[in-house]
Amino acid sequence: MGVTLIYLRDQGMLSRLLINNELGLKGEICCSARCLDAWKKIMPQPKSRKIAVLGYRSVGKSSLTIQFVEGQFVDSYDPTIENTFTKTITVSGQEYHLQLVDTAGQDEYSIFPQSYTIDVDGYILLFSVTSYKSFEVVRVIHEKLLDMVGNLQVPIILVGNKKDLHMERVISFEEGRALAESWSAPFLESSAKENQTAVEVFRRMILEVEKMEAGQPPSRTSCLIM
Ligand SMILES: Nc1nc2c(ncn2[C@@H]2O[C@H](COP(=O)(O)OP(=O)(O)OP(=O)(O)O)[C@@H](O)[C@H]2O)c(=O)[nH]1
Ligand SMILES: [Mg+2]
Repeated sequence: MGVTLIYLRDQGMLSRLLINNELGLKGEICCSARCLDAWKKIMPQPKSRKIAVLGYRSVGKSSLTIQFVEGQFVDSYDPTIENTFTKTITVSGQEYHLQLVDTAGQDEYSIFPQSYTIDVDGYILLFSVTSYKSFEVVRVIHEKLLDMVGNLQVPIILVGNKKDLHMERVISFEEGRALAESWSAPFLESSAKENQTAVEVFRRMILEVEKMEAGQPPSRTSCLIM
């Protein structure tokens, strides 16, 4: 009750008190479900999401991720073993704490690492619009992924990267879209040189995860035990 009164006077103060409480400074505040609900309406809890970026070698998995996280384009090519990045982003008023797994390039013969399926909320399957091979490999990766997760409902988006390389393009937008449609997944094109397209890819991925979760019984609770 006291918290509700504080909120009415000062929304910022309410948030601080609740955050303190969440950190373990237990007090009398925010013990009631009513109070917590009121706070959630004002300030939705941040959500944690783990996103994996998969694709053939050199398609731009690292470049696109770094463009999104750091806002810069990496011109050099340094093959990845595996990297994890973190980034906080707000989409439609909701804050997300993202963990981004930038995976090693795979080919059609690679064994799909089981670790790529653990706790991953969504997959960005990337190919380069300048490479037939990467387009073929992304199909194989998709098959392996479905074999591995055993669940057709896994949120996936297909992305054709390097769209800035107009002269070198060999995969049309329509071909990309048709493949994505056959998976019932969204299709986007990106350039790791353009921040806006990189942001759009990850934003879209988050929205797909949300959509999928909204269609299922809630599997995780956003409720805080205080
Ligand atoms: N022009 C252009 N070049 C890109 C783009 N994305 C990546 N590159 C270049 O392509 C090369 C490979 O990019 P990476 O991001 O390292 O590719 P990767 O998929 O992470 O490669 P692996 O880690 O080996 O699997 C680098 O030289 C990048 O600068 C893009 O959108 N446009
Ligand atoms: Mg890489």
